[in-house]
Amino acid sequence: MKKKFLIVGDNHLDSRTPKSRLDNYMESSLMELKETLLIAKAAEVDYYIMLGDIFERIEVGGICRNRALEILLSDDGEPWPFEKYVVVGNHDIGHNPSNLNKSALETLIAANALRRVDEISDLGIRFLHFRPDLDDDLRAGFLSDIDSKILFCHASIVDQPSRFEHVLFSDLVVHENTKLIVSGHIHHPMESVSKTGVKFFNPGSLGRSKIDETHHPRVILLQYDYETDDIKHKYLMLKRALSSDIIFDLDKNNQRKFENKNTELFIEAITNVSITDSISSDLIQDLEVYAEKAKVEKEIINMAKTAINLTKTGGEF
Ligand SMILES: [Mn+2]
Repeated sequence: MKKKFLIVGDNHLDSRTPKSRLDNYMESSLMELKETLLIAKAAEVDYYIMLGDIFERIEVGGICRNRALEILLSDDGEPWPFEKYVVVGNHDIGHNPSNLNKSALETLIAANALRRVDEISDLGIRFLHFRPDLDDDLRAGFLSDIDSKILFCHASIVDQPSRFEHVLFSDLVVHENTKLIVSGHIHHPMESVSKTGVKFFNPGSLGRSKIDETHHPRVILLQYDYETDDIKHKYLMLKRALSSDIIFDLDKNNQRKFENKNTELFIEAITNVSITDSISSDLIQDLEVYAEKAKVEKEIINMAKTAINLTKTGGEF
């Protein structure tokens, strides 16, 4: 038996357009959602899996919620020819599982547009929905007791260490039956294979609010062979997703990056200068020595001196 899955990462649908975006975020995001379903239909998948954070917030407003519902329910009146499952994400429920019953996501579930279950036992699938202690449990070896072949999660699993809170894929202890882990939550695409052959994927987010020229929305088409545990996969780029130069003001962002770089260089230049050999007790005198060594312009030194004097005199020139 072989089963085909179309796997979709964090959508973050919202009626509000993030500050970083120049387009109509809701229209773009709904267009992308529709495309993922059309891909699933054309690829004749058995299961359509959403990895969580369908919505940016618990309640995104009626228009966004109802449009998402309409798109997920049918292809212009004709039911989608595959089953659709969802992993609950932290944004869907404001980080609190008890909020599910008042969320926009619950509307999709209640209307049978999406199914939210903990497992599909005959397919060896487990869904690990977001909960505040999930990452801790993963680190503590919680997966070693879960004997499912496939785990769909919304957790901070990463392929390499990052400065944000994370669970390193190579540190996970999993049950010997487990062959595949696919997670949403972290927004950049990742792919890895463990020493024991367990595969890990994150397709990356569909939703884009952070300016990133390199991130183009994609989905994973995956086939699982239940006789051999062989996994075949392919990334499919969304053709309807608008390019980054249309949705973001890249010129403005590059200008900001350039300005930040100049500030960094300036700070580096002045902090790399050693003045320990010439410290006096006079602040103005030290500043002049320090600034001269750092080749700071006269005009800037004078401004700094004025500011120091202003402070010393309590605000009066
Ligand atoms: Mn997310």
